[in-house]
Amino acid sequence: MKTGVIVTDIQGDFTELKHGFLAVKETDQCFIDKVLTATKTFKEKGFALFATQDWHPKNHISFYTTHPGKKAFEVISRNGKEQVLWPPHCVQGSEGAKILLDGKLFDAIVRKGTEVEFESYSGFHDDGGNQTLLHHILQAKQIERVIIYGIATDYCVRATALDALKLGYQVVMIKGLSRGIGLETAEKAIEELRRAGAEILESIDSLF
Ligand code: VGL
Ligand code: ZN
Repeated sequence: MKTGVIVTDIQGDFTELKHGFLAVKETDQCFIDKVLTATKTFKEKGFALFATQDWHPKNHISFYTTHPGKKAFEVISRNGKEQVLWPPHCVQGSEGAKILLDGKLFDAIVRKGTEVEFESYSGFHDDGGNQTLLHHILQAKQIERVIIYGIATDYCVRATALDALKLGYQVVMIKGLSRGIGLETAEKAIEELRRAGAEILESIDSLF
């Protein structure tokens, strides 16, 4: 069975390393090095590699600054869905939006959250139902299993992995190469993924 790797949102704004606007805990140089080493290993072994990239317009719906009177991390209800209001992050073309791994490692980089009106944690589609090219590319390469890791366990990794399962892919999530915004929400996300049928691994060592 052909396997692809999806590295989610390893971008400056999500890391302590780059003093990002939405820095996630334990995302120092050591974490980035671990992600880089694992990703290079997959590359050397001939896996198809993909990255997702959060890529928001500066007045994106998910930014608290877009909603007068609201504060960062407040949760509002929008079209019957909860929306966390984030500090502005990963603004298109900004330093913090850059992927911290060499772009040449990847067969494709999939941008998400590009529409002002729609949140998009998943690498496959946004909340408005607009699809990215990820599923098409995976299908074109006849990939049936995906290995997923990155930031954030409780948002992008979770949503991308759940959508991959829904689309019929086998999913392996690497816990030790992922970091969550909240401790509790990250634990919950991992249990949810396990229940939905994903295999959860601490590291990539047992894969080889
Ligand atoms: C993400 C919060 C806001 C993620 C993106 O990729 O996990 N989280 N935007
Ligand atoms: Zn975002």
